[in-house]
Amino acid sequence: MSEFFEGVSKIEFGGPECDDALSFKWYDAEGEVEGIPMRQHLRFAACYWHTMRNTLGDPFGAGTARMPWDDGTESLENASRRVGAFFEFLSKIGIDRYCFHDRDVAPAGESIEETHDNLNQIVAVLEGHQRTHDVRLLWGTACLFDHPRYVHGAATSPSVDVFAHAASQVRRAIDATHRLGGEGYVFWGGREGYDTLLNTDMPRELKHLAAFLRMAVAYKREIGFEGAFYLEPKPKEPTTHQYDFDAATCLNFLREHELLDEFSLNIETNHATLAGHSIEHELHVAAAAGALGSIDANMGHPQLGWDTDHFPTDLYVTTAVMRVVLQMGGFETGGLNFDAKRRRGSFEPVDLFHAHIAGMDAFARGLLIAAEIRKDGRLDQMLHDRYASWDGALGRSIEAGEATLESLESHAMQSGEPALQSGREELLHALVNQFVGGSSGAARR
Ligand code: XLS
Ligand code: NI
Ligand code: NI
Repeated sequence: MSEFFEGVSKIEFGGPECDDALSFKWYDAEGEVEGIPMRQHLRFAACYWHTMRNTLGDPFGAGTARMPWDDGTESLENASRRVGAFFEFLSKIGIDRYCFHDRDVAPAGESIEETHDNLNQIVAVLEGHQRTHDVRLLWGTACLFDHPRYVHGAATSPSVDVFAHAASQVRRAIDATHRLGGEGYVFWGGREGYDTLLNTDMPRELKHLAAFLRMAVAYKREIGFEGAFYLEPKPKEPTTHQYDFDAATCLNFLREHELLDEFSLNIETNHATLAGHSIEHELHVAAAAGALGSIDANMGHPQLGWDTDHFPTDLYVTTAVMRVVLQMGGFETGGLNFDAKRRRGSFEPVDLFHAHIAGMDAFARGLLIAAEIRKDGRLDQMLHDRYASWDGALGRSIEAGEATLESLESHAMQSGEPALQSGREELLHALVNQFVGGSSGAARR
């Protein structure tokens, strides 16, 4: 088979001092943190759409990405060759999971039957490569936002016929995910939202969305697909308002429609910031509900709006993410999917390696720093101590639902003006900086 990334060999761990750009400085796959190999903590996945299909075009200019494996046609031959290039990339970078949209692996046909047939053929190709490369599918999904028929939404389209098309597409995408042994399946409502309320019956659309998801759950049972179902929150873009706005909105929707047992969330950093939250906020909201399923690892840019999907290189971000992941005891079915794209100027195939190395090293370092913060214990202790007054009899009675407004009033009368403690915010930031700036950070082998 032909080689597409010539001159790039398997990326190895070289350590922080290594001056080879094509080596990991921090990501030591088998190195142990808290007794578990890094690769198991991090469960990295590469995404097919940005890695293989993003030409790096923007609204002002054409694509720049050089893709020697791609002849630009919609042929199945081209689609299979692309899969070959993707798996060469995965094995050289050392990532053993991936995610895809149905339409970016296989081209649409003239009819539903032809489209399904195309997908089946490419799924067979993916299946073969998964086996020979020992790679797993983290999650699959359906692209319900690109085709013009979804202009007004898919499961929330005002047209029932469009809804039916979307149902068929999701059915086949779940089939494909199931056949490829997917550990999960994502619902990202790209156009499930509105551009203006002047033409939108929001409550009705939301009911349709719930009906759609219920059918997907029924189908999952029917075919015996045991992977996780995730909703991926995002507040806007492409629509003005997206129904899966943020983690809290998604959880409320799932609860209202009695779907909370069937779904968890796939939280994306850049979507969190678009919603006006930090990634920690979104992860904490999801984790508190026992619904932190998986993570789309990227980040935005403070000077740019929208979902710029930068590769995650900010150590404060990766540290914050890994603190939450460690605290919840690791992923079950999820992982860290690089839903990230290179900048338009990084157009050479080798830039795919630089970009993923940057993201993997930033997360490896975030993991090491998070583990050191946990081992040190001061941060957790200070958080714990802040609530110490709740550990007494009074606090416990309130938390157990046994107190009343009257009983609390008599306590307040006896105890007088409460003594307050400083929140020590600046001290806490300085403490975090001691680790982010000073980590020696070697994993144990
Ligand atoms: C787009 C979303 C998308 C999902 C998968 O903003 O992040 O890429 O992850 O459909
Ligand atoms: Ni995403
Ligand atoms: Ni996104």
